[in-house]
Amino acid sequence: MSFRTTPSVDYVEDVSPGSGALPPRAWYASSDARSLSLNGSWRFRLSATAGAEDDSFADEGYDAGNWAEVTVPGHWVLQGDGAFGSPIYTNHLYPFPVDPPYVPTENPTGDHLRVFDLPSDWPSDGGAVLRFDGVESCARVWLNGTELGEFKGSRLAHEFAVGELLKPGVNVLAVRVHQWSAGSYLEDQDQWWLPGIFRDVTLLHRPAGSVADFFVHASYDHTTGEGTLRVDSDVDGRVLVPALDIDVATGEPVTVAVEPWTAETPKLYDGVLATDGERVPLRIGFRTVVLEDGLVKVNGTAVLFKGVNRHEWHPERGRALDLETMREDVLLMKRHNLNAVRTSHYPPHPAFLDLCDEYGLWVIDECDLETHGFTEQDWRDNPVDDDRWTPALLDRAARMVERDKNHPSIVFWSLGNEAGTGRGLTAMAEWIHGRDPERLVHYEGDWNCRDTDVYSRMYAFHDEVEKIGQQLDGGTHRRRELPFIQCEYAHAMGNGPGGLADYQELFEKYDRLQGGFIWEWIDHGVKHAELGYAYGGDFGEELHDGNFVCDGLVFPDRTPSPGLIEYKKVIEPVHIEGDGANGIVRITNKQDFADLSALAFEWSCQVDGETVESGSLSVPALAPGGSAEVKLPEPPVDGRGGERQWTVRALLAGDTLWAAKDHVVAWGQFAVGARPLPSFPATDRPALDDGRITLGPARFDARTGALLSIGGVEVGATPRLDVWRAPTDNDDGAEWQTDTRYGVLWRTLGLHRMRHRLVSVEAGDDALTVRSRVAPAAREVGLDTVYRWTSDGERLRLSVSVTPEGDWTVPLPRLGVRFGLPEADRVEWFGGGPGEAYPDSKAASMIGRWQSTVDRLQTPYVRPQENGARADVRWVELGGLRIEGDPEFWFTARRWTTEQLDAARHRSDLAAGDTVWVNLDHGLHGIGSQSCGPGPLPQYFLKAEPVEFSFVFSTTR
Ligand code: IPT
Repeated sequence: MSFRTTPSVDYVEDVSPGSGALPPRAWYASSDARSLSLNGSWRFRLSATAGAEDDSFADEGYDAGNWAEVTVPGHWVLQGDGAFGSPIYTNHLYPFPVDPPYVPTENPTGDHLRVFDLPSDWPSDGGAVLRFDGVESCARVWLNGTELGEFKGSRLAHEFAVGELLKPGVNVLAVRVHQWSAGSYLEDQDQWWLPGIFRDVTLLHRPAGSVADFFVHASYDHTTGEGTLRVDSDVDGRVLVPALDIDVATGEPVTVAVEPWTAETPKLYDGVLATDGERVPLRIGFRTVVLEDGLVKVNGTAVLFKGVNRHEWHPERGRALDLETMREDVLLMKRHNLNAVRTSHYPPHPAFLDLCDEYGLWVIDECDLETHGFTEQDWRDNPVDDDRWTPALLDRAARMVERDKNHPSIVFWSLGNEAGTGRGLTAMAEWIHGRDPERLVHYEGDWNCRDTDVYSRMYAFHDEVEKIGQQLDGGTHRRRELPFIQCEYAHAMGNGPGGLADYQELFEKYDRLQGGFIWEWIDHGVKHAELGYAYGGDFGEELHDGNFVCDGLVFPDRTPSPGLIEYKKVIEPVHIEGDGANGIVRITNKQDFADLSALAFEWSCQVDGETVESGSLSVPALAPGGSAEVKLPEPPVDGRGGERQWTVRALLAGDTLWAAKDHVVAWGQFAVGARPLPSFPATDRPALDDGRITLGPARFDARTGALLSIGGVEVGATPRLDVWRAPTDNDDGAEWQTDTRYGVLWRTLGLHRMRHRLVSVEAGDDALTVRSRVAPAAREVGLDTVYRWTSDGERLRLSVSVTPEGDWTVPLPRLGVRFGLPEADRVEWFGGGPGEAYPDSKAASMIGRWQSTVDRLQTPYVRPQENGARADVRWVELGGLRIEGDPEFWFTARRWTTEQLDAARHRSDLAAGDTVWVNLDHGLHGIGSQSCGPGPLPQYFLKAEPVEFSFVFSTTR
């Protein structure tokens, strides 16, 4: 005899998409049909396993009075102060045994209960639908004690017909959510695992004769300037577009002159789909997407994608985003010149796509599919190549396409991410091509492009991208005919990415290269009381991938990181270059569709970084691709022989939806003449007195040659050669990288523990010379270093010459001097700013006069690492000193040592000490993006070779 002791939870491990839900359809907000949001506080009970509790909680009259509460939309692991478990971060490893479709018995299960009053004026005619916009990862639903069904597909909408079950007055909605299910095998995206009802829950009235599903087809013929509109609808009705005088029946095409929709000119026409039972607002954008001549063209023109991968993220609410946060993303993207977004790696909240239509962003809408963890077993048993899973894959494809098909911003449907190859993917592509031939299909995982309309790659190195641009990459016949995009490149983890400008140059040079999407938009740091922002491992996960989850262009709080500022500059829609000596500026419109009429131009002239004259520059409204030379006025004469330069800016001529008039979209700078270098005769002679050497304003320790003070300014630690930086994520590189990872080699060599051997201190006629050898323990390599101090009585010059000894097979992290000041706060400099820059990430560094404080010079990377350098510094003033460079130098100052920065795991590990540590660098090694891509290009290497550089010190007090 056998009997069952636990309720059946077989559906959890069933590969099918679920049962009971309505077929997918377009997502829209009706103008007149009623709806009721069921967001808010829900009763909540957490169980350790899927079958721990029976279904009686779904029964009417169940008393959940002693249950906890959670907010819906939300993830339970981010609520309850740890009482409901915690998030888990893995990149591609499944946090459970790979035993498809089974999941562990330990399967956190959240029972959610919502008792709601049906409003007394809720219409009694027609039906009603209950919509879930997102539940991770598997839900079973009951209304008033009756089971509606169960579903998987976390970031997709699921609807149930509930008209028959709704009651006047009190209704009880019960939802059981399992963290793990067969669906989890399809949702192995690189992000936190976050169970819960994390998007809206809504009850929708469906009046008799209301719209069910509809499909807006709005194309644009660039040869005639006409658009053709046809709205197919399950329920017949009329389509009205007042601005175009359109009033046609559904299913009827109509052709009229229109302004097309593009991401640069997102013209939307308001319309209405009216059926007997309902009016649905339409926002129609006319555009035609085709693959033609091996290029992705919209409205007849090839598009250059300047994109980013966007995960949905909020540091406190996880993937439960409100409209304002979504809008903030879009505004930030538009203000930083981005024109495209890949919704990595799942369809976003539908409201985000409305914003993309409205503000103008090209979208790759990606299906909620990733099976990356199967790579660990060479893709054996991969669900996308197993027919049993195909219905689930098709369900996901349909739920994406049907939900989102009416958005003009979407140009590509993406099958998913990192799921290998297989028959299931082909089935998805075939279905999508059939259902929506008016868009293209994207998928990166198949380099033969059997199912796709674009050759897409991730993290391809510059040299390979160039080969692809030149059509020298070979590949299948199909692939050779396709355009190329990088759906992910330039890994924005920590400091970086470096090498962006070099990629952009290639994208602009070769037609076949249609741009790319930076990985990724936002750091997924979780707000944490002690740590600031938590990353993988901070919740005690047994498997995790550390701070690989913090690799965005914006910090978790959406503050732009230097990477975003750099990207903005690199992808500016207008190119401004000049011949400063001859006062000529060349302006090029790099947009694909818009002319320059929305922009105003202004010039200014700086002497030693301070603007002395400015005015407006008249530039013709160049067509896309057009270019013109414009003459600048005569540069002002500067009697003191200062450094003169031009700055030309392109600004918004008027307010737009996304930024106000005068917002700067592009700029260029060019010198009128060369910078005069600081020089003076060495007239002073070192004088020895009582163990001290005096030279001009400076005092030294006669035995060690250490600088003690300059004028009244005490120097806490003398300037010494420094080659170490706290390795960035990109220096360290990903473990699986096959290229040399210099961050690792640096540490092996011992560059973080260099020793200084004092060779001699010589007081000569016109200089104090200190010789030393700087080298790591156990190695034969070293750097012979000579510090030569001279003075004219007022100023003090330090010339450093460095000669490498031995066989240096690695570049240096940095090369310069580090010294300590007991006091410094305010900083002013003339050089690159306002933000940090590194050799291969300094396009956005603008030469000027900048002010800051030591604290504000720091860039708050979630995992602390080298940061905050300012490029091309002519002079800097801080702590009572003025330091001039010959030549220009890199400047960094912080309240902790490089060693402390290197040891810190979180920002909270960094505490200000009583010294401000200043680095004056002659050189820095490039940054690259080896945390998931190429290291710095060779031209950004800091080679160990003989050099000499100088600084001139004086006091400001
Ligand atoms: C690539 C993934 O597609 C993306 O989700 C993310 O994990 C990114 O890498 C790294 O942050 S896969 C890559 C390891 C080849």
